[in-house]
Amino acid sequence: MKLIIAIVQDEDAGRLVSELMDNGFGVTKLATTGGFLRAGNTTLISGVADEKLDEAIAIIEKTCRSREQITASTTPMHGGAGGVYVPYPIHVTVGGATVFVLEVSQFLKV
Ligand code: 2BA
Repeated sequence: MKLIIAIVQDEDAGRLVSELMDNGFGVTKLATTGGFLRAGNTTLISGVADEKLDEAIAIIEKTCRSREQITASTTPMHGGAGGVYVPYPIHVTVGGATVFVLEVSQFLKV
């Protein structure tokens, strides 16, 4: 068995949970925050049988889009003692999904 940890954008999370559930996967949804953008995202965890892993990954790939987001740089535009901190926008492409697959040593429901 494998444990999938998928970090996705909030905009894709609801549809992804539905798609996974409709295809027989168990899933848990966690509200999380990305370290770089300091913005909300969603982490899904799902325990899947080894032979179903590719199917689950395919659903994640199909459902999650990449999107551009804008954040403010905190880097000074002019260095030195009189450095001026003028935030300027930087564009980052977020997603589709960041996926970790872990081996499960035990799966218990007690
Ligand atoms: P954030 O950390 O908020 O990152 C959002 C996006 O900002 C990233 O999208 C990436 O395009 C960009 N980014 C992140 N760190 C950067 C840096 N040091 N310099 C320049 N740009 C940077 P994704 O790569 O699609 O990541 C989406 C979210 O997935 C991340 O949100 C984070 O919550 C999670 N994530 C990504 N890589 C991870 C990792 N190795 N471990 C744990 N979580 C990760």
